[in-house]
Amino acid sequence: MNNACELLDLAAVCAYLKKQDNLLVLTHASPDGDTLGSAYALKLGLQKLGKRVQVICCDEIPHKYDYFMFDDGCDFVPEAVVAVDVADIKLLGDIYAQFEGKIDLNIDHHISNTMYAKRLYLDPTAAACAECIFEILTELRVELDKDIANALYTGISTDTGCFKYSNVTVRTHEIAAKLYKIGIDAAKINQAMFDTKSKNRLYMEKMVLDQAEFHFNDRCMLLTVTTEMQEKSGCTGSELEGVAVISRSVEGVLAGVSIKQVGPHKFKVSLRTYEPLDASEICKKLGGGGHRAAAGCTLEGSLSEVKTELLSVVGQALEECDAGSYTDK
Ligand SMILES: [Mn+2]
Repeated sequence: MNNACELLDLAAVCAYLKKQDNLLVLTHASPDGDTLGSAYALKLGLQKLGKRVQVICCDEIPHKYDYFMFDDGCDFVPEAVVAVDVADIKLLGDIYAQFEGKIDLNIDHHISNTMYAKRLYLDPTAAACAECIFEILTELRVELDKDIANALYTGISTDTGCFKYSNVTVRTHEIAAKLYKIGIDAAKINQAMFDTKSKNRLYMEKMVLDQAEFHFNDRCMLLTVTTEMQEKSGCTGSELEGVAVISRSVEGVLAGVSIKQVGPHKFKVSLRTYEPLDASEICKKLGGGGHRAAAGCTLEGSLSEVKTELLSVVGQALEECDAGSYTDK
C-alpha cells in the first residue's frame, strides 16, 4: 500500500477533474466492457466540458465495442493521467512500467485496490466502475448524450452479467433507468455482449467442457484452456475470456475455476464464487485479487502444480464453510 495515496470523495474527484484541461485515460489490459465503457464515457463527458482527453489501452480492443469508441487523435501533452477500473498498476499490462508512480488519479470499484495512484476515488459498493463514472459526470453536471449513455450501460451491464450477479444494487437499476431515458441501445448491446459468440469460441468451449473436472463433491468446477486448445480452436485474445462463468450454470457449484495457459509454465486463473465463498479472499492468498464473486491471479509452474495449488486453497475455503468458520468479510 502506498501511504502517499490520497483518498478522494465525489466532490474532491470532481474538483480535481475540473482543474485539468488535458487528460490521458488508461484502461486495464485485456480490456472488458467496464474499463472501456468507463474510459470512453469519461472521455466524452470531459470533452463536453472543453477538455482534451485521450484513452490508451495496451491491448487490441475487440470490435464489438466499436459503437462507443471515438478516437480523435492526441495532439496535446497530458497533464493528468487517470486509470479507470484498474485495481493494480500491473493490470495496465505492457505499459505499466512507463506509468509506475505517474498515475495522478485512479477511479475504481475493486475492494482489492492496491492504492498505487497519487489520488484514489474508490467505491467498492459500485457494481461497475461505470457507476462511479456516472456519479462523477452527474456531479460535474455533464449532460449525458446517447454515446456516453451507451458506454456507461456497456460497463454496468457487462460487470453485472446483464444485471444477474450479486453485485447488482438498487442504484445499479436506478442508473440503468436513467440511461434508458436517454435512449440507449440496450437490446442491441445485450445481444452483442451476452448472446453472441464466434464459431471458434463455441468449438473451444466444447473442448474445455470435454475436459472439465469436478472436485470436493462437485462443488468446485475446474476448466482448463491449454495452449493446444487455443491453437486448435483458433481463439485468441478476448475470445478466450469468460470461461469461468460457465460454472454459473452448473447446479451445486460454489467455485468455478478457469485456468488459461498464457506461457509454457504460466497460467492466468479466473475464479467465480457463489455465496458464501469469497473469490477476492481466495485469490489474495495466491497473489491476486478482485471482487467478492469474481477474482483472478496468475500462477507459475506446470499445469498439475498450478491445479494442486488452486485446489488446496479452494478446498480450504470449502472446509471452512463446512465447519461454519468461514469468515464473512
Ligand atoms: Mn469493473
